[in-house]
Amino acid sequence: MTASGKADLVIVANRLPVDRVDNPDGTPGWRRSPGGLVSALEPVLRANDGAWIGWPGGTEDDLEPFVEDGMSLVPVHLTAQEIEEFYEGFSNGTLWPLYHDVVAKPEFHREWWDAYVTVNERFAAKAAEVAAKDATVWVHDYQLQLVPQLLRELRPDLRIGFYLHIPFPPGELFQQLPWRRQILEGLLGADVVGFQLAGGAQNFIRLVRQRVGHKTHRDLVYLPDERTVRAAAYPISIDASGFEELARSKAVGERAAEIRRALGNPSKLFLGVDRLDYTKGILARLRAYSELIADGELDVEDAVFVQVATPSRERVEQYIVIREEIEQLVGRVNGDLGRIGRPAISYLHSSYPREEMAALYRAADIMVVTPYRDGMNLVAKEYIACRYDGDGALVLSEFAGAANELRQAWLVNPYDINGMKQALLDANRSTVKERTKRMKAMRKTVVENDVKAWADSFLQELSRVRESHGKPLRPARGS
Ligand code: GDG
Repeated sequence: MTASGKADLVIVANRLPVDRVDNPDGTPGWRRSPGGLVSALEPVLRANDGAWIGWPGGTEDDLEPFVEDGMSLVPVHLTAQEIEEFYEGFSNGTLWPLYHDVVAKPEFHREWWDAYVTVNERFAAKAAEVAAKDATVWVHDYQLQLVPQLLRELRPDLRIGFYLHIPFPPGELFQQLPWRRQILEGLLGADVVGFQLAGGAQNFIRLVRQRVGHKTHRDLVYLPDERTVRAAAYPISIDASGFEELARSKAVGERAAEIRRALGNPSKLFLGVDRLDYTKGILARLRAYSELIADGELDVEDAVFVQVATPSRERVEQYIVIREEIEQLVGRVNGDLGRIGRPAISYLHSSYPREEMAALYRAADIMVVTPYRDGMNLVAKEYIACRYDGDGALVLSEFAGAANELRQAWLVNPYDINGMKQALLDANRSTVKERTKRMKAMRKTVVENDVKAWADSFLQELSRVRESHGKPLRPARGS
């Protein structure tokens, strides 16, 4: 951000890339969040005097812009009522289930929609204030789908990109939304609308043609004001070399061995790592696994399932319910099938540092990722990046975006419990030769298409739009 408080590149996301922490002296401070998105965007942010606009979490008073770890951060304030209606309500109680195949029933409330509009207006106003003339603004995710259009009205000089991290549903589901037209028009404010998969982009294009009546051709929408909008797939990825480096470190290697020891050195360690969310298929996978133990196909003396369920959206009703269901199942399975010091499932409702995640990935023989629907699923890719030894098996849902790229995984339909049991057994009985063949192919995909390549390809596409218009973006140093 320049001295005038303006930036040539602005990232707009629901959350800032930092978390509130208490400093050792008791004063409040910030810690950079570990996500791949932050590491991918930081270099471009630096090269372009960029700024990041987002909610800092909590309801504390309006905070002034600040610099943390070299990133210019611009906080947007939310009231307690807005957190309830915009964030927990419309974002996570309406859009999240609607966009994930209605795995849970979406709720439609007019007050939630009103809060969504108000908060989107606030983000757009902040972006309009911070963006320099002809700047590039990149808006992220389902919480902010109205921002592109609102921002374009305020600042027609800007280049605006939007990226949706979750699936974009087929028309049959999207049309339930009472505010469907407003959302489509909101997104059309962008020059480039990015999706995880080509199917999401096609759903969007078709809806725009049918519902808004614009002319479309392949991935382009032609607007009456002569502007065109491109809707295409940009599958997100991870900082693959960062994960591999971590996994190769001595400390992580030792920790991986320690984890296996603490579990009684099982011959097979199955692992699940997810935000505790009903879309992730945690219950179904644990049911499939526990049936294999009950059937005598697996034995608690030499196999264990470690399930990390990171606390998430804990005040939303459907999340309270799924947590209870999972915990009941784990209690029952361990009560019925476990032995002293040998639980069938080792369940951890907690979040861990990145090093611990890497150690778990290294320790796991079989990684089990079985969402009912998932935009991409980064956990699957992180596991692959950490298996530099070429071993390890991935059981992956066909309904995760990652299945499009990781074709060599043991692919499963999470609605088919018997099919899932078979895939767990097949992965468990596979030979080293078979596993390394599959892992090698998947590692090539993940290493070649990392998160930096993803960010570069989106931003390059954005800078190609209306080439005569706006200031070209400077590439990150070293790229
Ligand atoms: C959305 C879309 C899309 C989890 N627990 C801990 C922890 N994590 C990290 C994982 C991974 C990330 O959180 C989760 O990413 P996923 O992709 O698996 O899922 P969502 O949170 O639902 O993400 C998804 C993604 O956006 C990106 O576009 O792939 O489809 O739903 O990186 O490692 N990290 C640490 N401790 C934990 O306890 N440090």
